[in-house]
Amino acid sequence: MRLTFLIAFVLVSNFSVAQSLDINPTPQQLMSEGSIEMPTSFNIQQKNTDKATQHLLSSFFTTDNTDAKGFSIIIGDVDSKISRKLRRKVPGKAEGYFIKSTQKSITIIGRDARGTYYGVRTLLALLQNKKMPLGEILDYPDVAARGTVEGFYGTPWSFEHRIRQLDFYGENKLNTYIYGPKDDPYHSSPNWRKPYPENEAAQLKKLIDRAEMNQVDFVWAIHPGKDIKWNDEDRKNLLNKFELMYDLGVRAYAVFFDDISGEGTNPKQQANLLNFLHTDFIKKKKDVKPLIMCPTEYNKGWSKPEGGYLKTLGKELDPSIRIMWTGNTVVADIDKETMNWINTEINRNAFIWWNFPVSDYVRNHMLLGPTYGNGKDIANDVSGFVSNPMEHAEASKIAIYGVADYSWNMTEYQPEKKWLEALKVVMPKSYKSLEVFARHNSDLGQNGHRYRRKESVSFSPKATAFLKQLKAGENIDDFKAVENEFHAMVEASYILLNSSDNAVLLDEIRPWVQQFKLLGQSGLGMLHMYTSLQAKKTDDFERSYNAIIAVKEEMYQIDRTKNQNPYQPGVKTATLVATPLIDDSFAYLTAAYNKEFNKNLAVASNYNPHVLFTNIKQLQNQQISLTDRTLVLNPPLEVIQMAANAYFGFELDKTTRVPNVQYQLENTSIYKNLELQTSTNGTTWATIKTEVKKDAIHVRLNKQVKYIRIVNTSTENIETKIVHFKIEVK
Ligand code: 14T
Repeated sequence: MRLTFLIAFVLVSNFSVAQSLDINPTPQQLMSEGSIEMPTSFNIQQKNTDKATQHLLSSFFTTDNTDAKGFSIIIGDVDSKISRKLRRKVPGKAEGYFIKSTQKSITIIGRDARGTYYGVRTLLALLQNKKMPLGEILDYPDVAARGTVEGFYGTPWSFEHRIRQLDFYGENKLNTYIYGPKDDPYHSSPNWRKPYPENEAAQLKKLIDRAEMNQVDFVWAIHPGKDIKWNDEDRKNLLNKFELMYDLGVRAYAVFFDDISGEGTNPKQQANLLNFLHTDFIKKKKDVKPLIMCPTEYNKGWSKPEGGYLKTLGKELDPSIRIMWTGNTVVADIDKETMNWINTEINRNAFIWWNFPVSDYVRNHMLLGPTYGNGKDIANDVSGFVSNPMEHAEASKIAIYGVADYSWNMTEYQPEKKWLEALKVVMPKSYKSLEVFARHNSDLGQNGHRYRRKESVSFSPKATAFLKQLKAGENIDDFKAVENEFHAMVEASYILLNSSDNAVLLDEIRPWVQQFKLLGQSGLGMLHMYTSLQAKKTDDFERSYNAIIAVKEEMYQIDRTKNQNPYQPGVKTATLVATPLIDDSFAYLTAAYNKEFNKNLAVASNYNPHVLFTNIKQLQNQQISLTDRTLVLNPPLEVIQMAANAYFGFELDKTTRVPNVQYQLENTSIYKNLELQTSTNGTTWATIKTEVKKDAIHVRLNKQVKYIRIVNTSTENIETKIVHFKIEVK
């Protein structure tokens, strides 16, 4: 296969069509035999009856460019009336297709309706060339189910965004959209048993129709585990809801058992229920896809092999039912070992739920980097591969574009190449500016899941050398390059903020671009502080110093007012390389200036000197943030296990007056097992009296403390979610 690809490339490269063949995803086999002038008129003969294909054809072929005497394009499935000789060439894989283009005609034959549709998608890409390429394409997907799962916490995607997504999936041969927004009450408790209200139902129907037009399976997911009773009544409730969704046009279903505790987690009961749905619904309907389920133990880190949860599912569940898996941890990249382990447990190929570019646990970051990190050798070990995206739908397309190619043609997948292509697709005119912005906005910063992405890759060595030489008092070799990068940051931001080629995307990223522009400006100011100090021009130095303080103030304002959510409020940009470079250099230069000229400029920064104080492993990487004298523990999404004597709180940099303390934990009945304690040395502790008001605890403390914590003083294990925990520091 590789060889034919190579040969094809050599052949093709004689003609100018080679580089313009931007087909996403990359076809499996492409044999080119030159090209002809692009015909101006076509004669379309569709031999199958697929509505999506018809619709797609009519989007390009109109009365203006079709004619009975035009260039013949013959389209159909393997069982259509088409040359038997050509039909034999169609790949044997589901959704595959074959295209032959000659001087006289083009024939597209799909293995099935979807294959034909994908063939037409490829045809439309070919027709974008100046010349019409001749030759053959044999193409098919490596992974059966490819797409996204809208499964994040936070604001669900809007109707308009979902429509845009579904169109994008069609364009990129993605066939799966799993609808499971955590905040849809009719998907989960309390309302999963009830029908959607009329308006919501009408909107869903439109989405389902749009999915069909894009050959996308709209997989409707239900999340009943929080309050399900394992009895006949709830079985009927589920069946009833499935029927209602069927009437709206749903032909694929999922049942999620994630993020629950108690009765709902029983694997035997879960398997019974799913098998029941399989025999009493899926099999009876005949036109419904196999069920997909998300298990309670959906990653290796949380699995308890002793309990036999996964093995039970593997044994009991009908073999056609897909089981989802996020990998070795909640947020993880997937490799061969990951697959070997889970597939043995569950007796089938797992359906991968890849938690990227989801940002619901780092909401102040924008994740715009390439799709990379998953093994290229797992195509035959997965039954599906879906990405859980950001609540920023349009910005997520950058990563999703890569997922489309990776899951279609894994061995050929090239992360950087596809990333550049994606930027061009989402911003056809301003893509170069988007690239500058995106290459500095891809890492997540420190986070509870310890998932990180590379960022500022080519700039990073220059930044490191800059700091090293600055601090060693050496000549800075890369001064020009660093200056150039800061200029590029400012210029790209201006271009983006005033671009018109994707207003929807700009709406999502605007606060981050504003922040990025200011960061670039502060970088330029910092460089001017350096040259002024070198030239001993104190006025110039102080002017730049003051300008940076002002720019920082503006950044601080954005951080305080935009993207305010209770988890990770604010707007962070370029946090891995560019921001630390500027902050460190600024502090160093100010100190050096103070020393040389006997001045006392503040080495200002919004640096947080306090640290998290906990013995709970799950919390150890959790972010804390200091804003306006309020120190906040950014609450994780997950349930926290607090064993006896487990605690969490803060260690302040020095003993400080704390006027107020506020916290709220899910389920107020556990407050009686917890104590609020303070200390000045970390060994002797004072217990503070607390009172519950509206599920929360507010304490007027007004005490000097260095340590403050919430401790489980009972002998029992406590399961809880932190709603908020904050203290005021003077
Ligand atoms: F069900 C899953 F496979 C899954 O990954 N669930 C959620 C997902 O919706 C969320 O977007 C993602 C990233 O935060 O991780 C899972 O959410 C969590 C993660 C936790 F660590 C839910 C509870 C947790 F304890």
